[in-house]
Amino acid sequence: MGNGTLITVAPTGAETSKQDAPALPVTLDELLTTAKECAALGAAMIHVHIRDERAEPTLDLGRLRETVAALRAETDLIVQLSTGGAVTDPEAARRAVLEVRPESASLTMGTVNFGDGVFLNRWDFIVDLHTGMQERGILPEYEIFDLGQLTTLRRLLEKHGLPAGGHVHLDLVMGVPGGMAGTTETVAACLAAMRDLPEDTTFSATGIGRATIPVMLAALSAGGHLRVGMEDTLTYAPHRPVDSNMQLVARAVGFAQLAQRPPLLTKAARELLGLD
Ligand code: KMH
Ligand code: ZN
Repeated sequence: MGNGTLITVAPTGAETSKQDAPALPVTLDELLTTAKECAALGAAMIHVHIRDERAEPTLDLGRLRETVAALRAETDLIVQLSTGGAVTDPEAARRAVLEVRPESASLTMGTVNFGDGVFLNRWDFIVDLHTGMQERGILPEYEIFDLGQLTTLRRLLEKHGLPAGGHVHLDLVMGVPGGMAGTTETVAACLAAMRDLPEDTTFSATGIGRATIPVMLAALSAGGHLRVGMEDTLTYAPHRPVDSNMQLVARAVGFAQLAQRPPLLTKAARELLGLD
């Protein structure tokens, strides 16, 4: 495992329409093709949002079950389901995602303005998701959209204990309009706040839009891991739309190799995260 980089691909998200980004994987077939190609490039984990037959975001449990089963059958990726969903999803539907029993699920540490919407994450709901994941042996990835959410994470762990498996892994989601900026300075501020978390805590970082590259470089320099994908980034370079999730994963792999922190294979990634 050594000094490697966990690369997570977030291929779809809940915000972008297929019309606006034709390369966005929205069917199960498209998701599986993307997953296999990203795994071959060096991704070890996939953060999954799914779409319905009209390519709209959905938390339909039947579709989620089918998706997790297919990803497990056809890839060795660590499958992480989103409990964040879309800003319009009610808490009950987001909580029900745990019934699918994915290996991992996201868990956002607080409410944040999200563009024109509000991504609502009440304390009681956070606790409910955290304890629900403890009971089911699901690895949470704590999503941090703002600095104070690291304080909320510390409070959560102090009051309700470590996640199943004992390892704390979080993702800094930087550059959301309404959340923290995606800069070296904010990464450094988060590193300082993370000193209050368990010593072996690991983190990934995600820069939205034009924050992608600064956040990736800052995270690699600080021993962090990377999440990339069309959930977060739709422009590859000025005036150049992203062609595919593979293009973003390939770039992350390249940066990780330049940093002499090559991508972790899934077995090493599972060891890092305290998964079986
Ligand atoms: N789509 C955002 C409102 C998560 O997946 O847990 C929430 C989100 C976070 O993407
Ligand atoms: Zn997400």
